[in-house]
Amino acid sequence: MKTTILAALALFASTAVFAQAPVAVENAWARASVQGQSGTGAFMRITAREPLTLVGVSTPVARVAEVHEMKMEGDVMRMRAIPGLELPARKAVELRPGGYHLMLMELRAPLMPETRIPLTLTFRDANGQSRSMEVSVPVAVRPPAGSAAPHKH
Ligand SMILES: [Cu+2]
Repeated sequence: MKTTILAALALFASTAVFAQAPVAVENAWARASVQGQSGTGAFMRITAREPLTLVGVSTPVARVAEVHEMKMEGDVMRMRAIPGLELPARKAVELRPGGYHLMLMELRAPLMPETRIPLTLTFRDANGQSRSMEVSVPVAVRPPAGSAAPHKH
């Protein structure tokens, strides 16, 4: 019945709006790892729909996952965990090699190219509420076309 289909579509549409993702994620990828390698990085471009702070990441493929930044300390580039990454509304924030990234440590198994891993991103909004979103991230040896180039020094 036509009316039934329309009703179903309307219901689906309202559910989709209600469940709208807090951010848009583009060009996500995780760097492949080899046997014996304990950690790797995941990268993406995140655009929040409203001001949010990325406060955490988790994934079943790693025992530890953190939001990291790279920073020059004197002459040495170091990375460290940060408690949160500010995501201004409608402004793309790049996580890329040499910059902010998601650090996956104590990997349970090597990340194989041509597979995908689930990452759960946790955000805090302006009211202090947490929101999570799962993204499926392709594993690759090098950045996909269209993603930001690594920072060169
Ligand atoms: Cu790192």
